[in-house]
Amino acid sequence: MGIRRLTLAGWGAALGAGATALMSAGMAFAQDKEGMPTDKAIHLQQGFAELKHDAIWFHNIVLMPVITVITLLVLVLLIWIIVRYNKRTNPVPAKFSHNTAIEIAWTLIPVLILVVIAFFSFSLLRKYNDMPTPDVVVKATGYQWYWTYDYPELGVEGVESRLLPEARELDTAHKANVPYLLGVDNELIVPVGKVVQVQVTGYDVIHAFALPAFGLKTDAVPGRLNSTWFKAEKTGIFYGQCSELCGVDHAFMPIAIRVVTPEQFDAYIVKAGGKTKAMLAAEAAAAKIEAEKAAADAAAASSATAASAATDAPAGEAAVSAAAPAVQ
Ligand SMILES: [Cu+2]
Repeated sequence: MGIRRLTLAGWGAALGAGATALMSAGMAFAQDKEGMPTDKAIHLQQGFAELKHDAIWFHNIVLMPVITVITLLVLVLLIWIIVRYNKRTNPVPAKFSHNTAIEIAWTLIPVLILVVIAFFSFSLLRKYNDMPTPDVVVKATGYQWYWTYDYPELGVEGVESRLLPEARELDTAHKANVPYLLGVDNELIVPVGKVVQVQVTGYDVIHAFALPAFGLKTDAVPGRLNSTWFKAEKTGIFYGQCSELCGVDHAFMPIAIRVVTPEQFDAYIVKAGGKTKAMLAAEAAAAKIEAEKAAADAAAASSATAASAATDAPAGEAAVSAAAPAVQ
């Protein structure tokens, strides 16, 4: 029995490796385009953010081997029963209806498999949930059928992002050299290597903000502010699509994120009429100095008033209350 179990474990490992090799072969077969789907590919889209790398690892190393082994086991059992226990080879069927040992095994083993999957799954979910302190906050709102992007902290609002008309049909998209069903007029611009928090909501119906290269998929629910995050590893343009059926033009509201250098991002924000973090910090520092100066002036003025009030009515209550701020 021990040898038999070892052999099964060995098979599991070999099959897992085989499944991963098959995926790599798919990757080699289809010429990968970064940040968008690839013709004839069977693998997950290449990741350019930590969460996506973790999701790919979870899929390739945990889920694929488990599902491959289970599928093959069921297939072998089916073939065995068809061949060994058909009417010809087994004319007198067994009469028993229960086998306690087998029933315990086929209850406990699936439970254990689910616990293993849940462990890795919850670790990944926790990572999605534990967002590092964001460098940039973006609000994405789904409309029927386009997206708008705001940078609430930087004062840029209502950037509308719509599918390019020429990207709507395959032949016009090819002619115009824009990605079919993905090309948009205004992309969401974010800086490379920075933690971007995406606050996601819907204006009319439920949409979903999804972008495979960064492992994003978050529902855009009217009246609710969901949140996800990513840290892009390289500059470039990455495409996703609305992933919640939202009406007749659901297929025509792509998501395009252009990742640029921090300098280019700052330039974009200024051009869009907003203020960069550096400008806001400088303004805040200037405002602080201004406020301190005003407070000092007010204190000086009030102590002068208190002094004159004290000469007029030294024992009056008004003088005491007027003098109080000056003492502080
Ligand atoms: Cu949709």
